Amino acid sequence: NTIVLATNNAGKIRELAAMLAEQVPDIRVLGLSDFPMIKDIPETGVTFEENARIKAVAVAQATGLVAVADDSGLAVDALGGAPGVYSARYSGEGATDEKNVVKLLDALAGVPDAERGCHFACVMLAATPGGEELIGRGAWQGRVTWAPSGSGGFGYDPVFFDETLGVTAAQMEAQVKNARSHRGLALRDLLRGWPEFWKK
Ligand code: ITT
Repeated sequence: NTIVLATNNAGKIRELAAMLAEQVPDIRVLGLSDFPMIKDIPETGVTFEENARIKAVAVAQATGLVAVADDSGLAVDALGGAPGVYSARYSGEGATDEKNVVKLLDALAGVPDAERGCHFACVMLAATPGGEELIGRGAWQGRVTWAPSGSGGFGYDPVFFDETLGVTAAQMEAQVKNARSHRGLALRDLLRGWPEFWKK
């Protein structure tokens, strides 16, 4: 009943640990900080699925445990789906959440509300040391705001506006975000196959 989250992103860890504790009784969740010998894993894929697989397989092999990776990002319609799989590195060398948000707002300068549609996408992939895998997927539609608001969440949350709730993802309680988000959807999608997968 032990898994390793194959991510270094503190925001993802916070959300996934909370959801797993609630949805999978008796699961023990370890992180990469428990395995300091695992060095940065190069994400050489061009799709969320490829990158999720690269991370999960590397960590399952290094630890001998089931590893769960999350590859995710923001796809903006007016930018042809960018930054997409490159969301974490959008502002280049030394990218931070803040710099990425500034770059995105600059890229959309003057683009009217009706053309600021976007979605978050997440592929959640679990891998066993023996080479079995299980995939979950989720997407969350929204619109890019003109300025950041809210202090919750991480990444592009302050500029991701949920039209239904009328707030940004950074203005939501953690549980509300998890109930609606690409990550929550992908995890619940993954967990549908979990009992069968876990037997392998
Ligand atoms: P790991 O590879 O170690 O998991 P990472 O941050 O590099 O961490 P990704 O390559 O999957 O992860 O990049 C995802 C980026 O997409 C992340 O850095 C955020 O900028 C953005 N993102 C993903 N989910 C998000 C969310 O729920 N809210 C805001 N931004 C999100």
